[in-house]
Amino acid sequence: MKLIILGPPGVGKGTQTQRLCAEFGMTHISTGDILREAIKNGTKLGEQANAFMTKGELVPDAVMLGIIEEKLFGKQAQASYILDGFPRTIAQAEGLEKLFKLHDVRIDVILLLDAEVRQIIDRLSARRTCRNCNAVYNLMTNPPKQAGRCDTCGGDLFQRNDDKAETITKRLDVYTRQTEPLVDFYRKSGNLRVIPATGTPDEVFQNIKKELIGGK
Ligand code: G5P
Ligand code: MG
Repeated sequence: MKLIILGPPGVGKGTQTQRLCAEFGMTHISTGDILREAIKNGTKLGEQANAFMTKGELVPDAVMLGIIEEKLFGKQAQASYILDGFPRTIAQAEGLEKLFKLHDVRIDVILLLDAEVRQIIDRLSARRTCRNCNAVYNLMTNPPKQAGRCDTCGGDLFQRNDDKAETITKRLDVYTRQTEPLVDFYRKSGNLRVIPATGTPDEVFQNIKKELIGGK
């Protein structure tokens, strides 16, 4: 199975993708995580991406398509995965379609997580991430047991650079202008499923499962 999870920054794409991958044995492909890893390792890609990410802007399409081609069709390619954070523009979606045609594969479902802007801002402002294992917390709704420490690995929790108030506003604007047009693009394919994402992570996960497998 091949899925795309779509939605604004902070709506819960990473949280739900982790759950789906754990339950259905799929691979989580997050372009945001790939870029943050490159920044951490000080690679050329990381250097290039950092300038865009700290401003809340998108990394150029050609760079992203190169990364995704290697990830989906390179030596480590997997048959079953969820794309989280890609595609992000019409040009990326069209590039992805070309790659799929070339390799004779297709996307089964596109999940669109839908929540209010106010909720999204609250979620992003209170998010903390583990520097070591990337586990995601929320100071308001899912705090760690010990302040500043990851429950799973004991790693340091930090606030993402792009989760500061002014960058959140910029990211939401970029989403509206550059990513939201994908909703119509995928609606035409007939495989788009809109998932209410206003509740708790457990409730949203149930909503997704209901769409995918009828709630079993
Ligand atoms: P990313 O990393 O892809 P975004 O902006 O798409 O970043 P983000 O911020 O990672 O998305 P998310 O994954 O949707 O958000 O949300 P999350 O981390 O799971 O949850 C957010 C918070 O809400 C957490 O605290 C969590 O606990 C809480 N939460 C989650 N679900 C729920 C729920 O159901 N209920 C409640 N109450 N709380 C919940 O991209 C970062 C940057 O990388 C570059 C761009 O510069 C981008 O800005 N980039 C790309 N550039 C170009 N093209 C691409 N394809 C790119 N991909 C990345
Ligand atoms: Mg994420």
